Amino acid sequence: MQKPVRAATAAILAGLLLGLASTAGAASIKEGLKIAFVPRQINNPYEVTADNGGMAAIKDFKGEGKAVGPSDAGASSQVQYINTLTTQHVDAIVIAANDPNAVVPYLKRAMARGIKVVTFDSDTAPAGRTIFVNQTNAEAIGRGQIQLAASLIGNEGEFAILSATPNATNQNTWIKWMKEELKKPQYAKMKLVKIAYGNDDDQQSFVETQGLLQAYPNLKAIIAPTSVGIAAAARYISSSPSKGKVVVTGLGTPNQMREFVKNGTVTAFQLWDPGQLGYLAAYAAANLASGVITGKAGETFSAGKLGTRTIGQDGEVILGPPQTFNASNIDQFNF
Ligand code: RAM
Repeated sequence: MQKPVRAATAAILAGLLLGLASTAGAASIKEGLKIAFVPRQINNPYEVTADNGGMAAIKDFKGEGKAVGPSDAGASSQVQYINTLTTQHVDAIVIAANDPNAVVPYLKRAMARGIKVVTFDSDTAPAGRTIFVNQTNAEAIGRGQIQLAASLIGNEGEFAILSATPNATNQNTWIKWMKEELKKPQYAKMKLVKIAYGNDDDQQSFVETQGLLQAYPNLKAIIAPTSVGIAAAARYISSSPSKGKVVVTGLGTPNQMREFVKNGTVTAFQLWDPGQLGYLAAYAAANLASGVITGKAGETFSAGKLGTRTIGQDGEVILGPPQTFNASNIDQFNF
């Protein structure tokens, strides 16, 4: 009598284990997911690093990844790519939006067809996506930019902001917080004289820098919270009489800024690791497309080498604090 009972117990145990295994299976990323990245601009070095980070993650979990997108950061230039991906019925779209609203109807259409949408780097209005993978809390970035610039000009003097496009969600949110920070009494002698837009175009950012220097002869600093803008501003200033007189700071990639730090044009600037940003966004998209998470605040998911991450309010997932780069540490970074 013993044996059959044991066999039955074993069968039950095996069944239980199988059950457990299938539950575990449901809580992990499916293989073969098709995930498409849509950067703001396909050739922007920052975006290339971010997309490559995404592709590395997709390789980790055995999906199929690709990056497609426009060469300019125009408000609606991403629409055609979203529509093509919708027709192709990818599992997830991971997009850094050029405009908070212009892409929303198209992303909604994609979602209505079962495609999961994650924004990263630059968000849409909440209706356009389920999760936003944010580099750092936007308030901290904005306030941090003013704090850094102020420390470089002794809290005194005129400064300008050289931004990306006038409708970029990320830059506009950071600028809003920069203005908030500026209200503090310690910045009473700092004056924001102009917000210029280089449209994340190298040449236009270069020309805008020239224009700022001509229009504001007392300018003490340019804050460019865009990797395209800061590199163009630094290039212009490095070969102008303003070198050493006008501070250039903002957000840039160490690889694009290294020569300007070494030649004394730039003292310090900030960024996060765009590769990790893309990597985290890919994991968020894959977990969403696999049904592991739905995008609700408090849900957690495993993001490979970045460990377990938690979804915050409004579907926001944060990568981590930014890094300040200067002559003493810039050679430790390669992106
Ligand atoms: C540019 C883009 C991008 C931004 C970085 C800092 O590459 O505007 O969206 O996050 O700068």
